[in-house]
Amino acid sequence: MQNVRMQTQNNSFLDGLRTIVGASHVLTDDLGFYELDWRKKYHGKALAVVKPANAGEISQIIKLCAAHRISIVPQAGHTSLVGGSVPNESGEQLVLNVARLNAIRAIDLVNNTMTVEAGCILQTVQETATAHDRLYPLSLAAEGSCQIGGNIGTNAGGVQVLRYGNTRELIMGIEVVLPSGEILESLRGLRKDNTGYDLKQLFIGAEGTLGIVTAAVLKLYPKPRATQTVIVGLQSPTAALKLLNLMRSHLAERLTAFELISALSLSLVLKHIPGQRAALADQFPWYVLLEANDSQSIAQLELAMQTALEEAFEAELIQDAVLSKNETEAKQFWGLRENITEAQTIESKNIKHDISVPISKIAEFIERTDALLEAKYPGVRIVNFGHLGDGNLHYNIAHPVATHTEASWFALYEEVNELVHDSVHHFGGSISAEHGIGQLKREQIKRYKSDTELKVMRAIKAALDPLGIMNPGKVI
Ligand code: 2HG
Ligand code: ZN
Repeated sequence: MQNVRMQTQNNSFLDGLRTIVGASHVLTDDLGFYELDWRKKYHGKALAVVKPANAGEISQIIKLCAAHRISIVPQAGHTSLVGGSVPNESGEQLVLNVARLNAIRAIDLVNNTMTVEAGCILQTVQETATAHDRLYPLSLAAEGSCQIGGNIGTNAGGVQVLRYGNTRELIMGIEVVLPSGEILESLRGLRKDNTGYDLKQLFIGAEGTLGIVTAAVLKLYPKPRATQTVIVGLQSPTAALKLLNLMRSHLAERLTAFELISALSLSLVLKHIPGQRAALADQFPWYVLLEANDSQSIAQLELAMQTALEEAFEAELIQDAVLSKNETEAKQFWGLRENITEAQTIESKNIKHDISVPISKIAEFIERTDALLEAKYPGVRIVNFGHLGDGNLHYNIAHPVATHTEASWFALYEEVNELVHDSVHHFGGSISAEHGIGQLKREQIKRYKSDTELKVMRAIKAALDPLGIMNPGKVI
């Protein structure tokens, strides 16, 4: 009897959805793609997937959901690394996919802004900016499929944060549908606006728990005239930190990326990703991929880069360096960095960490945490790489082959997590630098955030989403 009643209720809910968006945009079969997260760690079950066309439709959907007490899982490009955009296993949550909101609404070349909808693919936005002789600097490995709505929801970072900041720094306005169904529209693109609380910041990084972002005003930069990409070989994270300082003193804000790659990380890319080849002839314990750009000529940039590298050689900070000769070669260099995630997935499952500590503490963090892990799990394989210039490491850990299988290693997931995150905490760091909390770290943040921080977060959530229908089970 209970089941029959639920079925009838669900049918009337689905009929309501079809009336709002049209029957072809309500999916109830073959939902596998929408239910499985990118890492294939979380396999949920959705009641349905709805694909609205605009904020007005989303507003109506949310009101319908509130009336039926059905919760909503917002989904954009579906590349979350923390299970933020997949439903739970109840079969009762609605996935709201924003892919159809994919218009570029406006470009203002004097204000240097682009107004885009949440379903725009990041790469399309980058290319549109380029076509207008501008730069939208957000850049990350998933850029060919991730969407702006997800970038905003997770406050995505990536490989140019050093120069241009996280997504948060690139958003000048936002349109968001609240859990009440009201549309909060603030797309004015103002560079100065001190009229009280900066509401857009609440929704950036909220992972869809406070509302559904439907559009945003993005900040554009002048398109650089010259870019140089370099890979260097060096002995230690300490040397890499000294190199970062030296590079900054020569290049200042022209330094856009400073990525650390361990020998093991690089070897996995060379082993598993077809078409990749080493940039340097010799092998080193560590590598740095760095990039700089200039709005003036390449000659000026080359001169500054040469001088900096010579000084680094003389100070014995680096042992080898190769500069990209052209864009194709620069892309090859980036391939060595951006394929690490893919390569390590092929090699074996990893216990992943996306951590940050103050930049000055990175080398100490690596030394201490490596030693703790090695002492407890001899032969452990640490796939360590990341955005050194931002103090952000992807400190991913694969099982010691002599003593563990993938399965027995994953049985230790929480224990290994705790060891690493306690070490992060010891250095005053964060257990999620740029991937978000999602489901993966929801329980763990309770250990590292203060009671007051959690209380304020819960108060905000309760104020905006009293029914708890917006992406429940994520973040808090
Ligand atoms: C990257 O920097 C991404 O490549 C993914 O943030 C990191 O796989 C990871 O842990
Ligand atoms: Zn990253």
